[in-house]
Amino acid sequence: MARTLSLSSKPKKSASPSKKKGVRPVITKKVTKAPAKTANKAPAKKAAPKKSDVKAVAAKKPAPLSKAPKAAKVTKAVVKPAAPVSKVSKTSTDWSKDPFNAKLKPAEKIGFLREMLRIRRFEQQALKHYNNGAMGGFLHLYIGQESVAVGTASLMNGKDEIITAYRDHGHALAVGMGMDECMAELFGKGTGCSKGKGGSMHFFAPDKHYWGGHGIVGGQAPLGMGLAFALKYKGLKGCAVAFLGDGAVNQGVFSECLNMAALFELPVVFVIENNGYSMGTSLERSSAIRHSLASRAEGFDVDWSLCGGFDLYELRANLGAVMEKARTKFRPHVLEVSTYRYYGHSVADANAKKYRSPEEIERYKTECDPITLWEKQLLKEKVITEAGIEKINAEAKAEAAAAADFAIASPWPSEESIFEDIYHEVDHQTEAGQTGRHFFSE
Ligand SMILES: Cc1ncc(C[n+]2csc(CCOP(=O)(O)OP(=O)(O)O)c2C)c(N)n1
Ligand SMILES: [Mg+2]
Repeated sequence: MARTLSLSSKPKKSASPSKKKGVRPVITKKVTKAPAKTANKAPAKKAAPKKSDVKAVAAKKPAPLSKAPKAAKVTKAVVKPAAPVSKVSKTSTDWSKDPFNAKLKPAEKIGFLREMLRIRRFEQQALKHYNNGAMGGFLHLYIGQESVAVGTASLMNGKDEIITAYRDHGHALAVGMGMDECMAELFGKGTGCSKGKGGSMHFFAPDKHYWGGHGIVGGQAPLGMGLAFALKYKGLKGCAVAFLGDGAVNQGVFSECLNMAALFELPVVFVIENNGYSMGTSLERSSAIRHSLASRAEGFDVDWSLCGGFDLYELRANLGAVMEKARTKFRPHVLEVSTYRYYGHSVADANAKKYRSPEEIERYKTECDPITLWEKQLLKEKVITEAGIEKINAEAKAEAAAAADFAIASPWPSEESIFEDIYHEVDHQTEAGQTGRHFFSE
């Protein structure tokens, strides 16, 4: 079936772990590295896949692939000592002054708060109904990590594409999906974004450059790379951001992705949302190299860096820079972002408080909550008042409650619809299927 989906330097091992028990270190490291060395820097004609490999999409010459980047200057990476969690929001760098943040307008800053609050209230509402038995399947909550999705969506330029795993509600709302279609999807209703057939793990909105929502751990990484390939092939000045968890990096396919992304010089950014746990397994128990997961990229000549994900300014500054590098220099990048989830792996995770202490969860909530940190920041900047925050909060709550009402009132999908929207149908009955070209719903 010929269908193409729409488609250095070593860190010091001495990075001292936090003294507080159960608190992961946060290391900040900026890398600007030269493009691939000669071996990897074969002219794009050679670096590109063989014609036979892309038979279906090779109708025209992959011109953009020949625009290989020229050598850039190398900056030695600096690994700063690990900061305890309590210092995450108080690093010496003032990220608000970073070029990606300095020109933000008050309305934009307030908009970020609104988006984070919408995500949180949406999920709290969903949790209530899940616990009442209104939904089937799993419900993986993103609560605690909202800044990552909101920060990323705020950096997208209209051509960038994003893709994530099953913890996908936050990214969906951040790119502009409506609460109604998302809530209805959770309820399995026909008005859901995936017509009630996908559920929590399969929110999609290609028109908003959002490619889901994937349940196979690590499975979205090669798909994200495919999005990056398509962008480059089509000569679009965008990048693909593929999110994955700290557990997903151990999937073999991620290593394959790093190699291929470097070889083809693809505009892809892999964002590791390191929340410290993959299901009930802590990072300490799943990774031999604990000071950073992103450093594995080094073995594939892919740039990497780390940043805290609790402070929106810090996230935007770090991610903004590597997204821009991917778009303009065709340099893939792995950015590891420190974050934390308050709830269990999914709502069905009965051991959520057994593999980590309640004190640990409490500490992250009180010291690192991205929404609280952002509210404090905006109050400090006098961009908003306490009353203003409460108004936005109340609106988000009301919107989430209305979305639940909408979902409850919505019809179930019809029985016949089970045969609709099947891959086979798309492949064989559309023009895209006939020609093997199916890029971004063009
Ligand atoms: C290939 C595969 N193996 C195992 C699983 C079961 N599984 C679902 S989520 C998960 C943990 C992934 O953790 P992480 O990548 O850190 O993401 P997080 O849940 O923290 O967002 C596992 C092992 C799966 N869905 N797919
Ligand atoms: Mg994880």
